[in-house]
Amino acid sequence: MTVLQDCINKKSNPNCIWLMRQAGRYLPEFRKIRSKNLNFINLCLNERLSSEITLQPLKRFGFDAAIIFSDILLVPHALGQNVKFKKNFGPILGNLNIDEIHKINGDDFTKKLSPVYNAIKKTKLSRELKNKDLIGFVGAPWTILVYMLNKKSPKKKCLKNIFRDNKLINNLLKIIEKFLKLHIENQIKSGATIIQIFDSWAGLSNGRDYEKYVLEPTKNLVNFVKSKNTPVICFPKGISDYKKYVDIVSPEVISIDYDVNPEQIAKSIDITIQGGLNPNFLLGSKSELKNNVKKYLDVFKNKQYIFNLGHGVLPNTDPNMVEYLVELVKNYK
Ligand code: 1CP
Repeated sequence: MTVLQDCINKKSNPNCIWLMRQAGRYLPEFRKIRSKNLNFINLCLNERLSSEITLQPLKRFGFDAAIIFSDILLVPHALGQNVKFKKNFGPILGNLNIDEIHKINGDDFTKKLSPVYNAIKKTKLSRELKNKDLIGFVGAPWTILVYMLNKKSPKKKCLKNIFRDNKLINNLLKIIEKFLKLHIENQIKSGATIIQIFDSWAGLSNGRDYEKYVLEPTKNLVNFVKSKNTPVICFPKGISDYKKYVDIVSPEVISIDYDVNPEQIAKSIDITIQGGLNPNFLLGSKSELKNNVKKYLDVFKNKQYIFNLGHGVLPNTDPNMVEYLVELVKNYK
């Protein structure tokens, strides 16, 4: 068994660590590849390079797990919606054509994303991954829907009208859920040993829609992953009630964001907990980082805990600070 799975299965509570966006812009070796590959989607679909990028942070820091280098927006791409990444702006999605999406079958979808699955197969063979997990992932149905309808990050601007058409939302959520299941299944078949579901915009939905649009579709995915005997980690960002989320969605692991009070989580939640530390602490001093890392490790000392951040590593992070962070977690007693 791997350290992460031992932690999840309550066999032990090792000091384990991996980071969201551990492969990415803060690493000079990533930037070098990225500077020669200006089309981000094509880079994700380059099986040799995406496998190499996946392993970069493991070679440098010896993390306990790898996460496949890909993006949640490859799913809209595979559904025929144009996806581009503009420098210093983020994703820009093209027009959404529901009729065209209805025509896409599973084989077309799988074929379009086959480089992702081949990258997983290739990465699994590397010596860096011996006895370690390779995490596959998807965006949660709600988060994918938000991008497909809003066509850009809601951080930039959230169009007011997009949530009005309930029929469109229900119709689209069903299709998204179907293809996310296929994407999960393909990743597991290729060798992903854990699945993480990123619900980055869970906090955007409120009121009754939250149950219908966030909790239910995600629960369906979680049940699907469980039926494949694979552990699942959920990362719902910006929600107010983690206990309710865990009770209803019922993943093996819950990843918490940096706005959450860790003491309250430790008191109210019994499953394995992941993450929490504000990625901004990697931009400050070593002593401040040390104090805050210790805070999370102390709070979760008697729980099953996987160290991670409360969101992805920031692009302006010094890799030496990441190295120091791994050392702190590994040497914690
Ligand atoms: O410009 C660049 O070099 C690209 C930056 C980048 C990278 C490195 C993007 C663009 N995506 C990624 C990789 C990525 N994205 C991974 C790889 C594995 C890892 O190391 O963790 C993962 C898991 C994601 C997931 C992802 N993509 C999420 C969920 C997590 C989160 O950040 O909330 C989201 C929302 C996206 C969309 C996305 N991809 C990239 C950008 C700039 C965005 C938009 C974010 C936003 O809307 O503000």
